[in-house]
Amino acid sequence: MSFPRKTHWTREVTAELDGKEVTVAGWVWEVRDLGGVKFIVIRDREGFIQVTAKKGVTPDPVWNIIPTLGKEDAVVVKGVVKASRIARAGVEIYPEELHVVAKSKPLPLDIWGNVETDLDTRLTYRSIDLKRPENSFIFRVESEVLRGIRETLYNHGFIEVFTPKIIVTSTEGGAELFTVQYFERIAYLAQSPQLYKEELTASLERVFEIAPAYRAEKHNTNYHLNEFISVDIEEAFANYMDVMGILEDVIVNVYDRVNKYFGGELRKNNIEVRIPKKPFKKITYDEALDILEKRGLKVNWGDDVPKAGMEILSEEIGEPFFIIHFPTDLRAFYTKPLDQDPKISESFDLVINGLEIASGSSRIHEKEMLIEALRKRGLNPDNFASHLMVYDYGMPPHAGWGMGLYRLMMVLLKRENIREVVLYPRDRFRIEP
Ligand code: AMO
Repeated sequence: MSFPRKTHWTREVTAELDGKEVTVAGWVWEVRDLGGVKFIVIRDREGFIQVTAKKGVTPDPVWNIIPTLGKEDAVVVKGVVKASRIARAGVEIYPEELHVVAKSKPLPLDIWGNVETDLDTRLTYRSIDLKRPENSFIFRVESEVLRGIRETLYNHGFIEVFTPKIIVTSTEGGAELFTVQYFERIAYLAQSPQLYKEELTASLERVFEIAPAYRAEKHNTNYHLNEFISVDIEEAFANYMDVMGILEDVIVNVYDRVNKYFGGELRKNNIEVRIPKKPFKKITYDEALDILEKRGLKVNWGDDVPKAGMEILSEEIGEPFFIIHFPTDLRAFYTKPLDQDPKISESFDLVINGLEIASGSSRIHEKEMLIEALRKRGLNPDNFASHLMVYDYGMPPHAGWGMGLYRLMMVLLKRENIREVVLYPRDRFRIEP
């Protein structure tokens, strides 16, 4: 099949191109037939463009094909740009060639916004569901968010790394691991790159990784999945305060970029992206418990702040904020206790709109102390031999955090269910498509 190649995204066809020849490609959104004039609205990833055919002007082969077009047929149109006061976008294309490169059957769900489809059905037909512009928009934004994250981290001297996802030791607690039959032995899917990223601070100093993490949690909530993208950093010669500063920069840059590139589209969908101000407010775990008690929610010292508590705190504070100094026993073994009060730790969570977006800490960098911390949690140091070895050879003080990309997308785009911001979500009941 021969057809001309796309020269412009629909969004790039503007009135300034008046009189120029372009080729666009996409899918038939709608056809309006007014007899002597026929309109085809074509959608591509970036938007829409109107193609206007006129009897006696448009070449016959093109004119004759238009009545056979169906919604979602894939087409390539070559034609001349015409600035127009009537067309919705102020511009239209007068077609010279129209190639139908694939026909479409009627869709199993409505992408035109006339009928709302429940999320479960949408996910079953996810690739079709993504033809709806409001849905594909999420993933255009996500890509820009990733660019913003990477840009900020590169500016801070971090380099991107990849660590294994098939592992043999647990990092965040044994109960949540998926097992993998790895030839003759049992291995696990990584819950987090935690130990590797810490080890890498002894050579590469500042590393980040953006990769899937796997958790065999049986949660069935709107903000947990069994596979999610974790944005992880680890920095040598730094503590929790330093890496909180980097997290603030990441968040502010992401909000700024999304506002800059997608502000118009967001406003159309009534989504306001308020760029948070640095430094973010920090409250201690103890202060958080006090606030919650005053608001009628009693959390016992040593327990995690429940989701309802995070929501109350967000109501009180409004902006993104950190909870710092969690009880040491509440955090993973690698978390560094405060020198002056070892019951509490140099740890933090970032909370936005009542949702935990990231968590991190200073880490223990002395071997004996780390072994002690493993033992205290009932873990066998022998199982961590290859990790502990690194601590014999100049392990620098270090700190880092892990941020859930999808949680960030939820709060950024004000979505209630994490599944909406994931292309092909994996939860306890769904591993297809
Ligand atoms: P934590 O377990 O808090 O910390 O995870 C870090 C962040 O990842 C996101 N997250 C999830 N997102 C979707 N579904 C899940 N099931 C899920 N679990 C976690 C959250 C969370 O804040 N190693 C540490 C990080 C560190 O200290 O560097 C860790 O994994 O947004």
